[in-house]
Amino acid sequence: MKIGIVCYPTFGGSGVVATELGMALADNGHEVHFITYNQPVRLDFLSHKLHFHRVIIEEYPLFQYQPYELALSSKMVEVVEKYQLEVLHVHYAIPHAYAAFMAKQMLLEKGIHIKVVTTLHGTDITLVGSHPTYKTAVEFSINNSDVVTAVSNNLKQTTNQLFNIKKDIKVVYNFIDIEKYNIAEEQECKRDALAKPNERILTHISNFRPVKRVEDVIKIFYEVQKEIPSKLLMIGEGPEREKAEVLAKKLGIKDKVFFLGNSTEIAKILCYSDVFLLPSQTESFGLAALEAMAAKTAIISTNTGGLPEVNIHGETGYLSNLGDVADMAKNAISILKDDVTLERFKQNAKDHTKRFSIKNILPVYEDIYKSCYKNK
Ligand code: GMT
Repeated sequence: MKIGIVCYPTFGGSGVVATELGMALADNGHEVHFITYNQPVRLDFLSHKLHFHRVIIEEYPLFQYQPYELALSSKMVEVVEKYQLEVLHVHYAIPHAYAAFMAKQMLLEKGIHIKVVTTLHGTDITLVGSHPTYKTAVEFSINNSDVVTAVSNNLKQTTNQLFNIKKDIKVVYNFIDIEKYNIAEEQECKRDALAKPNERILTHISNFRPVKRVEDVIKIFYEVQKEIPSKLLMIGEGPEREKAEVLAKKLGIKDKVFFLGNSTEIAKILCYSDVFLLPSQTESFGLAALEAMAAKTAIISTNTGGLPEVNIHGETGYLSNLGDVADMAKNAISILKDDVTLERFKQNAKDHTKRFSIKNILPVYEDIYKSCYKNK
């Protein structure tokens, strides 16, 4: 098949999922065309099966806001026509589903029929999309996509609660290429560089936006390190990073907390990790937690959004109420306190990722694309 993928090319989960999906589809023989404003960060090679088309935004001083949707939909039309694409798979409703609808209409004028698959990722629904500023356009774009998928049951439910959705949303879980994490564990893991043999390593990865509650991460670690010799790795960049650094300093633990910035080598970093902290206000899925689990890391998270579908309470880690730092710290300590318990949680976490293996999820997306063909 010839598939166009539209996504945010950044470190955010939706861009990561879109990129990993595109690369896996290309590996499976499909021709994949990424259409976005930068080469996606995880797209580390291009080939005759894997193309990247940059959406170029002309800066014009008249505009306070440059019209990205116009440039994007024009690019979609150009690429679909030139490469005879059959499906456009857009990740994150805003503004991708809206731009895809426009592209579809423009192509129809030329006698070209393209199908649009929209995958909802979370903040496009929960935090941004349902705001009155965008709601009408988001609802319209969802209802006018040919197929709509959501990355968890919780996100499907939330979408149906917040919008008047007229079509059935299919749940297709996020996925992971487990092999990548096995290789990193076997070949690259140099744990000694970061911690002494008796120390545990806790990790947090995010875009450091307010929804991630990174100060809670520091507060949880503060309690943990009082009882368990440990280090905390903070990976990512974003607006709340400075607050977290200031808090670590204020609590006198800055020598135990390493802010490592953004990384494209997540599997290599996670192989050091014993416990992953994700105290988010909400997560439609929590891809970062799944990646940590694939690297054999237990999860301490909130019980919000789709997290209970990924992190199984008492098995792969623990779930706590939003903001209950004391409970999250207590749970982390109970996992880290002895080697046998820690190994059990870590192994459970690793085993649980099998149900999210790319081997299971890729055929689901392929069937969705095929169903579009049938209905042409
Ligand atoms: O979490 C973010 O702020 C980034 C955001 C995105 O769209 O890139 O992540 C969302 O999509 C991910 C991939 O499906 C999910 O794993 C994240 O849980 C979801 N984030 C939220 O719902 C806050």
